[in-house]
Amino acid sequence: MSEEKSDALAWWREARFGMFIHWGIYAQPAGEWKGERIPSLGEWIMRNAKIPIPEYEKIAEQFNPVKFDAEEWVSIAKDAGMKYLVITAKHHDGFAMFKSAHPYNIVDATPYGKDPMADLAAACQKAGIRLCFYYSQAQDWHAPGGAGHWEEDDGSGWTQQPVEPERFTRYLEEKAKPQVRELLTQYGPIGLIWFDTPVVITKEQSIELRDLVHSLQPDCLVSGRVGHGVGDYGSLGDNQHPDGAVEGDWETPCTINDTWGYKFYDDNWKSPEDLIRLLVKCAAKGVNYLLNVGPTAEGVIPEPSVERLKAVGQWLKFNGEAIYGTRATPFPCDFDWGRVTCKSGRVYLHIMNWPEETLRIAGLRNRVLRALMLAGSVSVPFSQSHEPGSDSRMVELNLPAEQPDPGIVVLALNIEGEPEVSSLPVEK
Ligand code: H79
Repeated sequence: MSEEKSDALAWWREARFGMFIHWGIYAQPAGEWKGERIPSLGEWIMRNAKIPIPEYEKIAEQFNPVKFDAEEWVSIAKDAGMKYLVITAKHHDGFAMFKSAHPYNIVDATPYGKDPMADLAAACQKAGIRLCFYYSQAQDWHAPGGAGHWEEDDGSGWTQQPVEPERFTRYLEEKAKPQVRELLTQYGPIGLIWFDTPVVITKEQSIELRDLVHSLQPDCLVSGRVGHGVGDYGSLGDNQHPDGAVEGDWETPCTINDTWGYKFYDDNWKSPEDLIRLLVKCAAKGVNYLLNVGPTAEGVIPEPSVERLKAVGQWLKFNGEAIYGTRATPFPCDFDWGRVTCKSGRVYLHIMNWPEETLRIAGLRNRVLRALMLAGSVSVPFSQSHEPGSDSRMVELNLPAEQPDPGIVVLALNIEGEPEVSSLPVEK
């Protein structure tokens, strides 16, 4: 990556936590088609229920999110401690949730008739949240030539047609590129474009898309899923959590229940504790956590999501300095008691399993000046030892016997200089 891009990544590295929003006309059927609950992801209902294009288009005729309130959505993200927001401008179903010259869009094809992205851009600007767009560049089940395009075959129903390279190129030129241009010229500065599922796109075409984004907004980042490794940062798989060491800049997109797009009967919500744990696990590897909500067809973020996000925000209010602007753990291993993040002058111990006795941290080379529980700013007594003539080191922390809070408690170690760990194998 060029040095220039590395500057553009600064805000994104600092952010660590973003809101993903999957919102499209698929929120109207909400996981049910003709009285039948359709398994798997809500935003895939067109394909999974084999809905013919003319019937799917009719959903748009009912789509009227009268309760949509951009400021409310942005304040939900902000209260959760999220620093950027990535919303589906167009998913695989091909329907644009913004004003576009292509007629299949929310302004021209629904009774709502307004552009929610314009409101979101204004609300984000006001709140200091970066607005970003998801755009399905290769899959488009509605546009001829798009990957997975739905066509009626000789009477046996609707199927996805194999991609013909020439038609796909025409689709890119006539729909995808013009729409990416619209997204980057209609709404002010955009943080990043989150391309997804490159499938059939060629390396040249991925590069063309990336360059198009940079030519319109040089600081706008391009997600790794633009394809062929030409994006500005990497994307782990959907709901994939980093386990080993992670090199470079990565983000992981995650669901808060099982679906991305709204399904009225998906109640498999992760608990606030789970969400905080996942956020910490990502931060401890230097990975951004992009957590999804799926608003309803009325334009409402489901209450169970809002409650959970509030709880995460509450935790971040006290412990945010152990997440924002931090780097991955300096240690070569994970610990049974929890996870570690760090920055210059600080090492943060996120305690997930309260130790029965003293918490021992082996291998930290820096002198520890102070140990502090972030919530409540409580000092923790500690001692530090170093076996002379060796690189063997130990910090012992005398935590209270009782865990002061049922959630993850964060201990900040104020240290001298940049975090550094021993070259010896670190004791777990
Ligand atoms: O936008 C979300 C997903 O819709 C999108 N990426 C995230 C961020 C995505 N596109 N493709 N995939 C994920 C892979 C999806 C595979 C599956 Fe399926 C879709 C598994 C279940 C539904 C296809 C249809 C395979 C089985 C049924």
